[in-house]
Amino acid sequence: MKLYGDLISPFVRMSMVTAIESGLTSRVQLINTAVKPHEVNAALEKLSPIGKIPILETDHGHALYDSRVIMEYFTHIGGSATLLPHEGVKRFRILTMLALAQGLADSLVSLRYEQAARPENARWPEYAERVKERINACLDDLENNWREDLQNVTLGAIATAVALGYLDFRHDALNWRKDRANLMQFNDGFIKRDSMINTARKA
Ligand SMILES: N[C@@H](CCC(=O)N[C@@H](CS)C(=O)NCC(=O)O)C(=O)O
Repeated sequence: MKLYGDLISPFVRMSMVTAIESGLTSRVQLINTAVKPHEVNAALEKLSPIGKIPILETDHGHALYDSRVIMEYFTHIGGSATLLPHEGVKRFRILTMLALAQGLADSLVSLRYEQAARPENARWPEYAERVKERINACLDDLENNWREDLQNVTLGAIATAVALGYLDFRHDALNWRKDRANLMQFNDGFIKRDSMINTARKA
């Protein structure tokens, strides 16, 4: 299978971490594909009209996207019953945590585009402030309401750990650790997993 993307992207990294946690490392080849929010990548758009990374090309030649679908697919073919439990209540709780962490990652990427890609004369400070509020609301929710769930290695925990990694990489100034002891403890443990180490940016 071919995973199109760049591990700098939190969505690509969470897909790759899921592949590793599903025991699929040797079956997934990362095809380094860079994207810019203001440029068309024609090769990518042949696979998905959305034109965002990640996209997975399966062994049967089907294009799967977005990251949530790819993560579910890896869990499905890897046969893990713990990354995404089958039982209804647990399953939808984990899917909600996944949506929360992916919503956080969406805001982090938006803020990055706002601060680094948008020309200075076209910036919109009120929008950036609103995105920061949303980021802090997601972090507070993860801190206060998901502590128990974060004890298990699930798709929700993977997405949370990757979002925190992206915060460290791109948004140090947001100081996410302040008053968030639970998330810090979770992060300190999770980043020691091989799946996180093997997908980390090389210094
Ligand atoms: N909902 C998508 C979001 C993916 C996404 O935002 N990818 C970014 C990179 S981190 C991208 O491809 N940006 C290019 C663009 O916005 O044109 C997913 O979960 O895969």
